[in-house]
Amino acid sequence: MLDKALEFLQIYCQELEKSPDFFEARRNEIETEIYTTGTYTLTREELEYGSKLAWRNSNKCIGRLFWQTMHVHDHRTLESEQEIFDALIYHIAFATNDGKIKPTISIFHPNVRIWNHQLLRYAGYEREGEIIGDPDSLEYTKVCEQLGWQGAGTSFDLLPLIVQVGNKSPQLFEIPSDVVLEVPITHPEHPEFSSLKLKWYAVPIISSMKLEIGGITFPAAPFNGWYMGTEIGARNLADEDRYNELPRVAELFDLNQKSASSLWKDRALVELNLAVLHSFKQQGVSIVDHHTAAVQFKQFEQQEMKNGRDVTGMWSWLIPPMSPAATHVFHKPYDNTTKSPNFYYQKNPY
Ligand code: HEM
Ligand code: NRG
Repeated sequence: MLDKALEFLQIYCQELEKSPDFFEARRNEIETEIYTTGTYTLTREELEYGSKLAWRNSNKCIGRLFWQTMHVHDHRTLESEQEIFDALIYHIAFATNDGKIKPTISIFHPNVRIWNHQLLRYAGYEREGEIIGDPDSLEYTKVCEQLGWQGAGTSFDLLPLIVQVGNKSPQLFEIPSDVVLEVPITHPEHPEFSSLKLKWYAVPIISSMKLEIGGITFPAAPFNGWYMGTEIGARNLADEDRYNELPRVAELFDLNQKSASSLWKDRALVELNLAVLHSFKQQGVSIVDHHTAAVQFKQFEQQEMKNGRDVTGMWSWLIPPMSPAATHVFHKPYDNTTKSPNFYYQKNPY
């Protein structure tokens, strides 16, 4: 732990131009604390900068240009499930900001765990051999049902939050619907598109990853930015093992589904993605298209280079799932070395 703590302190002091005296004093403090208690506590400022670095170091993320603008909520002192739930609701409202989404992270005490994959997600049910809702949520939805929850059974039921403190039994809370912003999907040229009754929530808030800073791990540190359109239009609503809507979109546009070479899937993807971007924009909800996101990522790469740092990245995740070769990202290799601080996967608690 001491090695990791000092490695982080080094980067922190260097980038924030702290004096050598500052570095030495803090190093002493951390050493003493680790030798006497076995661990140490990050200062608020270390926590804030460290979580921004974790975003900057997220190899799969194309949205990293804005890493310095994230709002950091330090909730390490909260102890009860109710207080933690209240802070999560506050995160949703604060980050949503009536559609002008603010990148935000809320950091809880290391003994807190949030069972949800994202704070906002739709349930998935298997009923008589058919799947209703988001197939990706089948397992978590069952867990909620075992804890006494029952959803309405629509394709877009918002799942409840489950909060666990230490080894205590997990507590389930319903999210008040008035804090949740959702976007009905309409098409800029095809009025009948709304008959598909598609929608998605405004803010992706990943709550299943752990945050590591200077050797300290936070299993509950939900974070959000805004969506890139393809995440919804080319994956969540399009994947065959998710909402699988391409056949219905193709039907609406009268495309020839009998022939793969009619490119009906590609044409349906374009219409669906156009609809997603149009709907978010029209409702005043932040979203970025994949071409703009790639240009922003290029600016991030240049900014990092200017500051003497090399950019790490995972190519297979950075390329967008539509027209990847139309972005610069496709045409160059990326070094997938893992830097610290960072976000990591962890085992599901259920
Ligand atoms: C992954 C975009 C903000 C950390 C991704 C992905 C996209 C993306 C498109 C790939 C997702 C996928 O294929 O499933 C953006 C945009 C942001 C943003 C447009 C707007 C500001 C953030 C923030 C953080 C973050 C605020 C953390 C503080 C990550 C991480 C992953 C990721 C850790 C990998 C997730 C995983 O492994 O499942 N991002 N991101 N991103 N992003 Fe960002
Ligand atoms: N693809 C997932 C969300 C992954 C993270 N994407 C972001 N993160 N944009 C989905 O729900 O579609 N973010 O922090 O903004």
